[in-house]
Amino acid sequence: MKTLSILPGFFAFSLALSTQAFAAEPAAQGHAQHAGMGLKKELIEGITPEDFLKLGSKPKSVALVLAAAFTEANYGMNFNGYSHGKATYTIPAGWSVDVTFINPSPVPHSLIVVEKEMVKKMQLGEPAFAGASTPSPITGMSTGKASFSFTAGEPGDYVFACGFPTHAAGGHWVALEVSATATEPTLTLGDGQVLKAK
Ligand SMILES: [Cu+2]
Repeated sequence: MKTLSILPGFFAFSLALSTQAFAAEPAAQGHAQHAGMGLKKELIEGITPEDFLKLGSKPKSVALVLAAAFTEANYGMNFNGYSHGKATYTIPAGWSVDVTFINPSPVPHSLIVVEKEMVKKMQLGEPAFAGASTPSPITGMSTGKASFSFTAGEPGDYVFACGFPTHAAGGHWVALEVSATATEPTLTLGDGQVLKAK
């Protein structure tokens, strides 16, 4: 009967896990009602994975599009449909990065590059690279577009996160690896598909 004696412990553990998940998502409860509602869909219409990552007009530059609430995944707390780091941008160190942020939703979101360990914080700090943030990332922006540029400096593990309080902790982030060895920018999607910048 060893199995049976283990089971209650396992259930208690699962329960603790799910309670924790709910506790981390107070904002998400509101999003459950709002995801998909009041979306200005024309802001994201026609955007395909090819637009997520493109070579820029200058050498060693790349242009990215990151749209919040791109799908209803994670209550809209996603970029291009991905959350919890399930998409990874890899950018060679020293490249310049032009980012277009789009939020079709009336729920405020923002975009800021921070070091990966920051992602569990309720509130994120300063951007990891100069200029690597939409204006007022804590206040966020409802329904609109913003762009910013930065140079991918020191190699390391970073994230593109939403700076609106609690969102990053709730999974509103994708990964950014600034690589000392990569020779071209790529985007790895959750299913392992690797897109190259064209
Ligand atoms: Cu957000």
